[in-house]
Amino acid sequence: MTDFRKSTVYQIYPRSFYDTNGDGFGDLKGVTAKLDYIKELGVDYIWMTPFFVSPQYDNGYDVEDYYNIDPRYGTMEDFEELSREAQKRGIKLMLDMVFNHTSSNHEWFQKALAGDEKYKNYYIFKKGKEDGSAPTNWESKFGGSAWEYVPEMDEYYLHLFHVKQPDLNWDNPKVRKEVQKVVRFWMSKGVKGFRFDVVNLISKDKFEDDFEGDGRRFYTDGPNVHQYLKELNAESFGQDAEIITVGEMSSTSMENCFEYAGEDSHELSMVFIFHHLKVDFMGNEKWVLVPTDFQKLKDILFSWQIGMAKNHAWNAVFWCNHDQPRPVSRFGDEGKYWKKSAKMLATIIHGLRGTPYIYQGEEIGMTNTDFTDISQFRDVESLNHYEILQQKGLSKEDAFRIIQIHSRDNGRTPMQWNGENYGGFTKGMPWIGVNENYTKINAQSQLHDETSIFNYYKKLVAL
Ligand code: TEU
Ligand code: CA
Repeated sequence: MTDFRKSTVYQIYPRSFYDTNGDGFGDLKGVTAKLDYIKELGVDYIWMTPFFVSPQYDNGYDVEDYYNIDPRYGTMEDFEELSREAQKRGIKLMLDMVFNHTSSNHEWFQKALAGDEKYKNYYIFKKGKEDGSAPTNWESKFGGSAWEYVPEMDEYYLHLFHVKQPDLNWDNPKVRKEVQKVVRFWMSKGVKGFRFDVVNLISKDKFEDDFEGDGRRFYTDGPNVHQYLKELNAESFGQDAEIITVGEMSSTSMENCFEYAGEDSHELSMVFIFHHLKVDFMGNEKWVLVPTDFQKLKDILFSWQIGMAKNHAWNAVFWCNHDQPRPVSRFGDEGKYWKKSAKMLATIIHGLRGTPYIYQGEEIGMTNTDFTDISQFRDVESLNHYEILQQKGLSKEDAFRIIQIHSRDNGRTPMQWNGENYGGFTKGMPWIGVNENYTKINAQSQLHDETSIFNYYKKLVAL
């Protein structure tokens, strides 16, 4: 059995990793082509963000078909080749399961909209208030109301994220069976790891107005979440001792994580928590410019280390992912102390008790975007908040500055492989701009340099 406590995971955002067919979009063949590079780093798993059929409103986190590969990324044969080639190198695959919501293109939702009662109950449809307004005042994390009105049905449906990401109704046992079936399908394909997207939001509590916040307290760490996770474990991945799992826990509490990731809770192997990545927010408010509170950062890291250890629960430890700015820009110094601060930050994460995750490009010290215009940004959350900030009265310049600092696109610019055009990411036109510093910061220039950030990460992974 793999001891996930001694493993390291490398996270790949396939769309920005490596493009093998010149369409400017990374693909599964691109991951296969770079397996030797990943092996060189010495990691045990690669976690790939979703590449299932999706209209891409939220870059694949809006799943239309859980059982098939989106043509932009390739075919099921490409996936099976990747799986074989990874296995040859002793690398296991971790897939990203988005079960809090589907795409509105999913056939289940399409049937619900067509009036099929069975599938209506796969989602959360509610009548509006007496005055016709939304059932509650909850806000979507991407801005605006968390409810969308469907005139034909005279009802609203819930979407905690994009309007085209309707929330699934986990209180419906048929929904729970469907997601268990999806996990078993990918287990049959040899997958040995699963990441569950915002999985602590799946159990909604009371549908009431929130006069203290944005509604998250009514659906975060809800009443049945532990029961549903124990059931998912028992009905799928818990049947294979080799499989490791990690839950993305949005705005969760430490007490809940003692159970989510408790060594004998039979829920998940470990959790991602984000409290340490909000020390440059104002509370939960992300779209502000405030100084980074480094004392708070240290306090959070220490308290979670001590708390989780005392309660025999396991952390995933990480600085970044596809939703976060680049750590060397955010917490380090991308100028004078670029190399030193990147290594300092790596030492912190790899020195913590937990399973370390390395996000593509972090191992070579990639930095935030060098974008100078909003038209270069792609992330729906960033583009929505650019408008919202201006509606709140900020100037274009002030709104843009906030987007530059906090946008998820900071972690989504293409992997910088070498000093060639577009950093060697594509022979075509990349879907998002490559940072102009690719001539200075790229994998090829670091592989054989003993003092490089890459070789420092390699030593940490071996340790
Ligand atoms: O992220 C959850 C989530 O809320 C993050 O987007 C982040 O906390 C937010 O941007 C903070 O403002 C997961 C996926 O990682 C993310 O890419 C998806 O957009 C989201 O869920 C919906 O599936
Ligand atoms: Ca491609």
